[in-house]
Amino acid sequence: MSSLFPALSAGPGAGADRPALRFGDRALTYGELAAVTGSLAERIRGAGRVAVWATPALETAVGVVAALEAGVAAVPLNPKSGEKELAHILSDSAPSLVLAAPGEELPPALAALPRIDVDAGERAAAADGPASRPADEIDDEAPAFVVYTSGTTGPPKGAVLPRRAVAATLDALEDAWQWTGDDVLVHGLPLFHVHGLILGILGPLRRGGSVRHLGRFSTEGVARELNSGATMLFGVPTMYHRIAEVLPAEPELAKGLAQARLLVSGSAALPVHDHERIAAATGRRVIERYGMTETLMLCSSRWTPPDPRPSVRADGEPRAGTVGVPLPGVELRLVDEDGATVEAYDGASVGEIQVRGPNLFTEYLNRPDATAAAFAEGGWFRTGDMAVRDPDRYVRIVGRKATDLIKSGGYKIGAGEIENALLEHPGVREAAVTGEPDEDLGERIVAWIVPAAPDSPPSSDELADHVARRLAPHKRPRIVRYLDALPRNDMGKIMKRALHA
Ligand code: MCA
Ligand code: AMP
Repeated sequence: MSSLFPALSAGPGAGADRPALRFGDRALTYGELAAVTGSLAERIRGAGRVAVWATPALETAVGVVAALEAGVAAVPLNPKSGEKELAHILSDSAPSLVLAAPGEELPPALAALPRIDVDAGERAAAADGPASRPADEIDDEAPAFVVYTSGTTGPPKGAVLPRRAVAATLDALEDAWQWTGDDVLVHGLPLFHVHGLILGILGPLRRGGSVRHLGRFSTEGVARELNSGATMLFGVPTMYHRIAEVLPAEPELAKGLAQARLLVSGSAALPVHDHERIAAATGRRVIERYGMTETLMLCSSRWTPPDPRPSVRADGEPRAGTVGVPLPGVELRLVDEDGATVEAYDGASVGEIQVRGPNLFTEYLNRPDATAAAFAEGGWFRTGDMAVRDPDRYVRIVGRKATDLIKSGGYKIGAGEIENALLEHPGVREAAVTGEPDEDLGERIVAWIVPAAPDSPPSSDELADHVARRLAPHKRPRIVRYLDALPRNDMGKIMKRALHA
């Protein structure tokens, strides 16, 4: 395949001084990015898989682009990963080296790996340095990424994403959103997941446009960038919720959102209330798109220029409560509990979303069992999401098959991995984990604990710290409830639904 980033291989002169990346006051043009990624790509070519210590910094973007230009698969690591999670990811993905920003302190688990400090060069890099070599010789099916994603039980699985899937999904979004090289994206998403990294960094670079990363999400940062040239905003619903909350008091934010070309929400359902509050305060409707680590992007509303006449509904307008229509190239079907395909577009007949298309992953690394279980006959990937379809093809997600998957702040979290971590605490005899509705996070993690010593149970802070240290801070329980015993059925299985009764 040709390079994933045509603008990088265009060579000196051809738009080399256009802005590519900006993180705070550090920025790279296309010429500079080509120079720094070109020399790093030379150093890591043939390295197998490389881990990337994915801080929200310029070096992460440079490291990942260099890996892609070298045809080497990148394994983005959450820099807040706890010991147990990090050890699992490293032993499972077996990277040959780790890329990190200079001066960044790495945990002991990474000490055994050769480290390359990523030189982001900044403005000092020679704009007419070696252009990044187009990756003509690299197979479309070669892995671009291994991204770790939680299942209901056990440790996270590494979804192997081929280069073809990255290209297919970004090009489908180009079509749906009329995304061009003139767009300037702003976001503050983490860079170790598909949303922030593949859509939020690689998306603009594939179009030859630019991205301004906030380092950390803030409504002030969003307002500042949208009022100074940014045209698009990406975020998870928690971020849009926080925007909706402060809009009445932040006129600059309302002004920025009102003039943005595109506001996009994804990773979890955007509550209708937040959607409506933003629309009322800014006159802009947030576009929802739906995807998964394993499938990249599946559905979105299509962007059309806003129609100044309020009575005229533009074709494909974003509609609260739906995730739009399947993207170009994505085949989508609904399958009911009996395994029959749901043919109706009636807004009522529910089925599991199953998908096919060039945007799909190839496998879970080292997990042929899980890979086989994830696909139905005919190569249809089972998403586990339940949906209905409206008469005009809009997909409406109504639930999830597995109750043991929690979406909190846009992060997917498996109840099983948290239960296992809690059970490793000496003060815990039994543990069950559930998600319950949360205005800000969508769902919050609740731990139900039977303490080993009922008179001196571990405190909720202690248990939260324990999970944060073992797994990751976003996986920590926000609430701990203590019980004498967990409700179980005759087979001894924990009845989680009874916990919330
Ligand atoms: C608090 N903290 C702790 C503890 N308590 N650290 C260690 N131990 C503790 N006990 C720290 C946290 O690390 C964090 O540090 C700070 O306190 C606040 O934590 P928290 O409350 O968890 O964060 P938040 O501010 O509420 O985060 C909200 C958020 C975040 C910014 C919306 O949830 C987020 O970035 N979500 C994005 C998820 C995402 O990108 N998902 C994409 C995957 P510090 O302040 O230093 O950070 S889904 C995907 O990719 C698919 C394909 C798709 O469709 O998009
Ligand atoms: P992840 O595995 O972290 O990539 O999360 C993928 C899951 O996030 C999907 O299976 C959905 O359950 C959920 N998701 C992503 N986008 C949306 C959306 N716009 N609306 C509802 N759920 C979503």
